[in-house]
Amino acid sequence: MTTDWWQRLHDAGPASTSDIADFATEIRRTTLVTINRAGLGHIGGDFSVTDILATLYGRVLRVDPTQPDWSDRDRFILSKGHAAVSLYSTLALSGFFPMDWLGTFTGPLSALNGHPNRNKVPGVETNTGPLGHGFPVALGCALAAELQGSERRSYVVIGDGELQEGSNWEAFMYGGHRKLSNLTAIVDRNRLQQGDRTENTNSLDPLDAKVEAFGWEARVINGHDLDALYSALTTPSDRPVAVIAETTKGKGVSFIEDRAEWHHKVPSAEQVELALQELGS
Ligand SMILES: Cc1ncc(C[n+]2csc(CCOP(=O)(O)OP(=O)(O)O)c2C)c(N)n1
Ligand SMILES: [Mg+2]
Repeated sequence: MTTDWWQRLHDAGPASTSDIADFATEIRRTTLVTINRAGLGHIGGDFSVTDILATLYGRVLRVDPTQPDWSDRDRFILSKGHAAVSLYSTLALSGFFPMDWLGTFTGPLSALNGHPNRNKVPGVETNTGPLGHGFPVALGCALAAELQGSERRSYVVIGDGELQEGSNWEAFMYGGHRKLSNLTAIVDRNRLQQGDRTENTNSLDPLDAKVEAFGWEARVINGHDLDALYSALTTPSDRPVAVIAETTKGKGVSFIEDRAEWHHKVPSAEQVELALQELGS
């Protein structure tokens, strides 16, 4: 099964920047409605990562919704698994599973739990939710590809607050040691975590210098600039690449942007209407 979106982005030739922008808007609209219907979710982190997901699934990843387990597919892991609804929306719009699954999000027996489960959701590579686990798994996928002589690549999105988990730094260390040039780690650098700003809690800057010291190539970009994202995610390197995507938590809706309380606040029906108007179609 593929969808109109998949056909527009892939079957009709390479997607344009405006196609990806439209896809991102549709992901945000779908995410908003899904969270409101379920009465829970993490809209701030969903919206900061949306342009990254739209770029990855719209014009970077070599994946196939009709064969989610194709062995030579690229691997993508959303390590900040609390942003599950943006991933589910992206996968459903692409055709990995039917759109009506979204209406069951967190309901009894639903495949779509609050955090992604690889055993239930086509297109999900590993379970995430407990922060700090996705990056080491993506590293293992990259190492396996290298050992097998496969061209497939691994990509992982990590939250900036998530970088407080030490396992990430083990992955930076070993990825640099192995020079895993088939591995791209994208940091969603929205400068907020659950209840405060990252720099008040456990400062990360200068993040680019830190990852470079671990043997990675750092690419600091505006994480909502679709052309910059495409270039940062596709330009080859002789080292693993860390894309430090400067983002805005809640990007796209004025009253949600850059506010700690919108980490997991749920928009009311009235707020959904306002937000949909701001997002446009
Ligand atoms: C090991 C672990 N500790 C705590 C949490 C609870 N938690 C969920 S999201 C979050 C904040 C994450 O911040 P960040 O990584 O910056 O994500 P974003 O800002 O993109 O939402 C926390 C502490 C968790 N999921 N896992
Ligand atoms: Mg953050």
